[in-house]
Amino acid sequence: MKNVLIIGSTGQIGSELTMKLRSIYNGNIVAGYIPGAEPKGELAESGPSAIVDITNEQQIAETVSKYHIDTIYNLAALLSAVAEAKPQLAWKIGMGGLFNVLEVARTMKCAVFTPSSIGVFGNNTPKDKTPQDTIRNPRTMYGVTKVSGELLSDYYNIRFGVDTRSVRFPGLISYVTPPGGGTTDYAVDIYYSAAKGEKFVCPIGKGTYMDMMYMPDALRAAIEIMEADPSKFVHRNSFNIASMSFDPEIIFNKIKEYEPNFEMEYQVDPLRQAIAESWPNSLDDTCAREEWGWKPEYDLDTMTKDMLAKLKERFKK
Ligand code: VAH
Repeated sequence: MKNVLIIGSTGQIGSELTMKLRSIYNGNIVAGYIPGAEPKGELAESGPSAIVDITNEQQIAETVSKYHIDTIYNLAALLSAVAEAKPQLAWKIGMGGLFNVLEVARTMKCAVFTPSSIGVFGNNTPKDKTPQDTIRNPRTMYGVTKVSGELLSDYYNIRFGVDTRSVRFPGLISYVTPPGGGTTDYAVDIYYSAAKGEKFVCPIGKGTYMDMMYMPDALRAAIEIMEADPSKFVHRNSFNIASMSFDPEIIFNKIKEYEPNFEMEYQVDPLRQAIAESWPNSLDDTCAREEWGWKPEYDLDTMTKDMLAKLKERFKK
């Protein structure tokens, strides 16, 4: 029996991951949330939920005890652009919260998944096919919390034997839950504009490449790494994973293959553009493939077909 607590279950990946976990495990799959961000609809009706503020260690411990949790997915974080507007809160949630989760995991014997990001890399990191082990020198608070999170999670594994695992997510693209204040959000918003027959105003400049991933692949990665045999691990926090890399022109032209009348113009947002330029163009994910069998299933074409079909169904007049 697998009992899982998802902290931050109503965010972009949290809500979809909770539903996916409930579809494959028959234990307690608990949707942790904070007041004001309650689970709704199927997420609320399909399983247990609990108020779990990641800055409150006691609340985490009580929920772990009540539901006999063996695995914690720690998805509470402020994404890159929002974190630049609220850096102190981003640290409090990203690092204060992670410390609470790791302390509960240490004392109550839970495994912990905390997502990292391509945001751990900065301008002096090799940009193309960024290696697994290389310079992590970000200049965003988001990146600082992710690098610090990787180091703290590895420390808890080495020092206390806590089973901590993590992947460096690229930009995640989904039709289910809108994104929440990230630099890669344009790659989601562009599909919404295309599906609605509207012109897209792109905040990221032509020629700005970033690694991206379709949400079904990201969910599978988050689950498969936690089910993997750790005896083969050389790394833990955190694995590069990759599936596709593109700039706004490439995704625009792919969408135009299916929506010939689609139009786009650029209105570059300096903050998100600067963050995007500091991130890699593409990642080398050889270690994840070798140590736990990671392999993406979607590419830009299959993702575009699925995104447009699902969103046009939702918006059809
Ligand atoms: C962001 N979508 O843009 C998130 C993610 C790699 C990007 O971390 O902040």
